[in-house]
Amino acid sequence: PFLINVLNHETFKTGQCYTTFIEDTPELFLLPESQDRATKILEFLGNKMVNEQKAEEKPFFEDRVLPKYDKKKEIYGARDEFLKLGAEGFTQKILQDKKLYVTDTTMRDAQQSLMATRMRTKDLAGAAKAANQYMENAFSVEAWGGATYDTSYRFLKESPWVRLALLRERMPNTLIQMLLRASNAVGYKNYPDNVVKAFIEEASSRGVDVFRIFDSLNWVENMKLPIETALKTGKIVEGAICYTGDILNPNETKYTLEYYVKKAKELESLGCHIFTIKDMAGLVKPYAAEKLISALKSELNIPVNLHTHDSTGNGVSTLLKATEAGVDIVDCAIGSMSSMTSNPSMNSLVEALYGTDRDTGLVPDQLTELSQYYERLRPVYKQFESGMDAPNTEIYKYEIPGGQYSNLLAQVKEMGAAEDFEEIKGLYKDANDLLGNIVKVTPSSKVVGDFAIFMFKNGLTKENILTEGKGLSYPDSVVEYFEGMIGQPEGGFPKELQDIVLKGKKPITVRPGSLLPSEDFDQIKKGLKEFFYNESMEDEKTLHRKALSYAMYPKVYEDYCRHFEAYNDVTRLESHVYFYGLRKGEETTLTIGAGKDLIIKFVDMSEPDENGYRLLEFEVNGSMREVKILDHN
Ligand code: 3PY
Ligand code: ZN
Repeated sequence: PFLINVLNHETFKTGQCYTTFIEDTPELFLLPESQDRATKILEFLGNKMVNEQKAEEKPFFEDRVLPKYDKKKEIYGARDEFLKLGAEGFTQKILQDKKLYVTDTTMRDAQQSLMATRMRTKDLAGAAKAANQYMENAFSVEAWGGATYDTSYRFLKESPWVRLALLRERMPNTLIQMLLRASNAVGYKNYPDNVVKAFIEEASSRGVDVFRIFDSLNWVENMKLPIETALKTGKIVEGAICYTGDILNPNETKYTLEYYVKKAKELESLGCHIFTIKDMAGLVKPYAAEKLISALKSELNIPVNLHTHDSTGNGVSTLLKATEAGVDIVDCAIGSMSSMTSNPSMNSLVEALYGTDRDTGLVPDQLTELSQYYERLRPVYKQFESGMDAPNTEIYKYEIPGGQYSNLLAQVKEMGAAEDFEEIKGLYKDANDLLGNIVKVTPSSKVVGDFAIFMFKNGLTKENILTEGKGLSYPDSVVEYFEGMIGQPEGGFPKELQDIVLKGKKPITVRPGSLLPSEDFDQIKKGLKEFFYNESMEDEKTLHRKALSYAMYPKVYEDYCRHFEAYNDVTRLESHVYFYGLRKGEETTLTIGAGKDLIIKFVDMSEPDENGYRLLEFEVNGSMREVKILDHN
């Protein structure tokens, strides 16, 4: 409710932003006076405890135990090899090597798919030094991009750029990989070309070594600019094509083996160093993997990577068949963070290949050490999990990506329609058919999900939509899809439905980025300095990163800035304290600087006074401290 969009503020838009603008604009005065850090943290905790009332239901959590590793051991990892041989040299070496290379997805896709991308930097960084050592024989660690950028700011109140810097520092021998949604960068819509370019360049210079680039409709046209930009950084570029349908289905006419081979060759010809099959819903069945990988291996001169999920329970089998067929790299997650909506288990795969000619070179006991670290942490994030307790082969029918399955269920529950979930899953399939049988991955999967729910709410079916659906106003995502604003689907748009949805508006057929006006970064920087000034903005590079975040997520980024002004840095709190606050009598240690610890104990809170304020009593390093918090309940 407090949000004001700075750059859209009428006065700011007129360009007459004079220095008394802040004084003259009372809605900006929503922040407390500058206070010392301890008070800010106490207010953050107090607000959590008073207004979110999470502490009352807080379970007991075990303390974090950092994974052990040999601090003296010299590591020579994939990144060292890459720095020596360059992107092409190293990826061509992978082609020659016998061992199966793995990408560890735990820090990005696994936590995104299992726990709605809520894992905090503190917990990821806790594993990083050990991962750097134990992934010495791996290809890469996927740790950035996808949904992590948005969720860092939105839910965790932390900067994804700081996360990248910390991981970079702690994993000096490991290739850090990110997932880039082509022209959607790390967002949900196409951004102007200058935003996509600037983002890739900055990500590269801040530590990303491998860019995996996909388009949500497999529209290669939309992937060219990001691929070209990423290639210019000198880093490793993976072109990815999303897997849909089933190549073994005799009735499949669109997403056939030939379709994938053709797309793969297009990406190879654009200069990609690696080709990836990105199977976000876990649809590649084991024998389909064998056929697909065999064909790709015989057609391509670059390494082939397989990315899949384990929602159907066939994940490890699929990776093994792909391995037999000669796949070069596969994605998997550390045991305790694997399976179900996540990627297949690395621990299982490594054991399965132990002693064979495709042995990964990874050491089972070391993976167990990492697995135990995450296992102890996972209960803290339980509240964000999807509740999928067993593999589900229905996924083959509905083609719902792992991450979306839980979101859709949550959305349906929120609508009070939990008992209609079966029907809605059926509508998801019908919606996909009506949209033209499209690839379903962020953001095209959202179009299908929104459309299915819209059909449910309006009593629409595949049979009646062309008559009953006339005159209705469709969800934004569906309108944008038919406008061509996320790109062109394979086989084109179904014309009749497109006309109904667009109501006479003309769709585009070119790349959206070629029409979007360039973002004015100078204007954004000026606005940020004006309204959210802090010293870090004196550094041009830091300011540039902030401007990039604002360009992609203006509202989310403003909220984050406000949160930072109100509470300062909350990233050093233990995760269970960040999410739940403290129980009465509970104590936590917060390190706020080199050798500077605050021991914070929550003592008690009063009933609200006549104005609704509660007084909260804490002990900080033994001294009593009180904060007053408005109870919004
Ligand atoms: C993302 O875009 O975040 C994905 O993980 C797609 O699978
Ligand atoms: Zn995935």
